[in-house]
Amino acid sequence: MNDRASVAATLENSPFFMPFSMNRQFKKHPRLLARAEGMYYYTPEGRKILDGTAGLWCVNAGHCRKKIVDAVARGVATLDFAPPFQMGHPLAFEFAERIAPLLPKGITRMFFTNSGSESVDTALKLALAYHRVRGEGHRMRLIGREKGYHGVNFGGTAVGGIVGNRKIFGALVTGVDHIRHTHDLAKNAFSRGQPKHGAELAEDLERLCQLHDPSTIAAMIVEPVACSAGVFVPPLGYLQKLREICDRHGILLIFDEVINAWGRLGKPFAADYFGVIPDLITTAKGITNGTVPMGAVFMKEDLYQAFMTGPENSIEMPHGYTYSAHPVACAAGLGTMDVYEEEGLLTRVGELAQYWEDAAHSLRDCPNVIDIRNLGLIAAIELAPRAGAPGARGFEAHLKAFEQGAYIRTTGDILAFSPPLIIQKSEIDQLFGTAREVLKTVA
Ligand code: PXG
Ligand code: PLP
Repeated sequence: MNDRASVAATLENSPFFMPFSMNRQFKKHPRLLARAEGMYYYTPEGRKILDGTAGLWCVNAGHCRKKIVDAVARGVATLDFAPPFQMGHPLAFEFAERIAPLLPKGITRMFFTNSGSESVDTALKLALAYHRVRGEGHRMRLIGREKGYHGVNFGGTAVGGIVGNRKIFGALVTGVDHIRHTHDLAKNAFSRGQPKHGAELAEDLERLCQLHDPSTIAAMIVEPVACSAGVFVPPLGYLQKLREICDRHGILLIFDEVINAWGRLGKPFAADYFGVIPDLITTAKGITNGTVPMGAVFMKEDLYQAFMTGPENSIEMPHGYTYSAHPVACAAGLGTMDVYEEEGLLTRVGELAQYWEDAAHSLRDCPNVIDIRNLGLIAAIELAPRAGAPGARGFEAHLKAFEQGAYIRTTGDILAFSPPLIIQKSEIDQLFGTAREVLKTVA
């Protein structure tokens, strides 16, 4: 046993309170990852695990890419930290210039954060402040959607729509409401790509406008493809309708692209894929290939300009983090953009998506499968829950897949697949082949 394997044997009383984990189950039966390269993780014992989840939807260029590792090493040795308030460093400006040409049309400015959760709370605060500086401070309400995931800070938890993530945290933020989710197995099960039914569900936003009066609503936030809660692909025409309703009522539309951005759908951003341009975009994860924590909020020019109207000797936006535009994160981001560009990763999924879709849907005949859905390089297989034990079948599938050499994420009884964008067709076969073997055994 090497050192790391012996660590695994002694976790039961570890002081580490693991995030979003079954701490007691894990500490009894640890699943540790010690090393990674390309498409694979390696366990402390040296087992090779195909990464079917790009880490946690973030390692889009694959693991330990030399260019990114070198950029981080050089970056940290050159400038370990620089204060971000009233001071700056060249990499922050360079990184912003590097990203700007990739942004959807009309989106021109960006604010840096350290995570998706911080990006969401930053975007919500920007939306409220934008209306306020324009004299529309009565727009105080924030609208989310059922089953939405917008991170774990207070704003994101409040606009989020996953009940289990909300219920033990009190009243959260006031003035928040939610439109209905779009998950409809009766009409859309086994849809390939965007489901045909459900565009009209966007009208639920109009209903909330009538309930609260649109003049009280600041912003609506949605994930174009909702990933965390179980992969819900927007019905055809749905996002267009949301855009129309927001336009009609002066409501800002925020796309939460923490997962959707950076090539996952075959375009740099989901906004490009769907042809719907929001007012703000939140992101994180793939912005640095997951190597160093970083997030960003992108916004239209007029949002930025609305803040640039007061006296020049005042701080335009009293918001920011100690680590906003951290120099090592910017270095990682620049290295990441190099790899994305050199390998065409922001558009590669366009060539793979059909193969991916066919491979995912080939599991339709497996036991207990009640739906398969997909878009870009994302897929989900929904299993029927065991009677009286929701989530048990899904979790067992996750454990068995790990034993059989594939890392597959599950939420409840939904298996989610989102590998690095460098995946080869043979590895797609391997991933779904393992899933097929696993599904045979989780009765
Ligand atoms: N918005 C969206 C749409 C996300 O997917 C966040 C915000 C929060 O980002 P941070 O960096 O604060 O975690 C996310 C993150 C899962 C899973 O299992 C997904 C996320 C995070 C953890 C687990 O699907 N998405
Ligand atoms: N709490 C205290 C006491 C602080 O001093 C700071 C930052 O200076 C924060 C919270 C916020 O930390 P961060 O900027 O890393 O989000």
